[in-house]
Amino acid sequence: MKRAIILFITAIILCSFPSQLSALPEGAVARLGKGSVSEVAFSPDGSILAVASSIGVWLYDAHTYAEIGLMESNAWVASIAFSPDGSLLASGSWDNTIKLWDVKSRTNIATLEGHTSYVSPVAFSPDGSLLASGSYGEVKLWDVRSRTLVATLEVPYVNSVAFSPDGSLLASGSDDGTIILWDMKPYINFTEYNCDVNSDGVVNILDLVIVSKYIGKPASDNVKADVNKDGIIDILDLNIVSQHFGKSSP
Ligand SMILES: [Ca+2]
Ligand SMILES: [Ca+2]
Repeated sequence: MKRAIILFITAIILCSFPSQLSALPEGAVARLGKGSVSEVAFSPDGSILAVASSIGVWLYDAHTYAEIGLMESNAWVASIAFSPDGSLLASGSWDNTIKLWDVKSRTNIATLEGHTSYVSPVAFSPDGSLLASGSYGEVKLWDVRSRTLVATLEVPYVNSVAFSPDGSLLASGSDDGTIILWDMKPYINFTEYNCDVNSDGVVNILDLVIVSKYIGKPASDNVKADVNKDGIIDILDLNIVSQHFGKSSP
């Protein structure tokens, strides 16, 4: 009889345990992911959820929660960031590199090498022109378009980096309990952009209106509205004009 009671209790425990594991926490709508997860990020338009994991970066449809695919990595991915227009995703890895991925095709289009320790935080500047990456003893700034190193800023081990909304400052947080604010103006080529789209001498609402009108069109439809000269008139051009709002045309 005693043995039967023990077996009965064991059966109850075995039956109830899996259901507790599979049950979602109260208020949760889905459980996603494979591999140990280090960071999650939504695309700027909210359509994709990216998950940095020990085997690469998983992409999920943020509306249906369906798996889109895996961008495989040989090294643990510690951090991820979408570019402001959502076309690129940067990942920082334990193999000391940063990878740039084309989100639509999920292909690796560039690998940035130069750090001598694993890369933890990555962040794009609001205009998408710069990428900041943190590692042991340094923050590196990369030109996104040419994929070249712009500067190395010496700082204790960096756990986090963030650009200010106007792109003029970069904050880095370190293991030693300090946060350093870096002036980004020397690294942003403001004169590269002609934000005075209608050439009336000032960057104002009229310039935003023109860029908005041609959003999604090729640069050939209005050469001046392609402010960053990347061949397409898009949200990046709007962002850049916004950042220079109220300034006189150089
Ligand atoms: Ca203007
Ligand atoms: Ca453009």
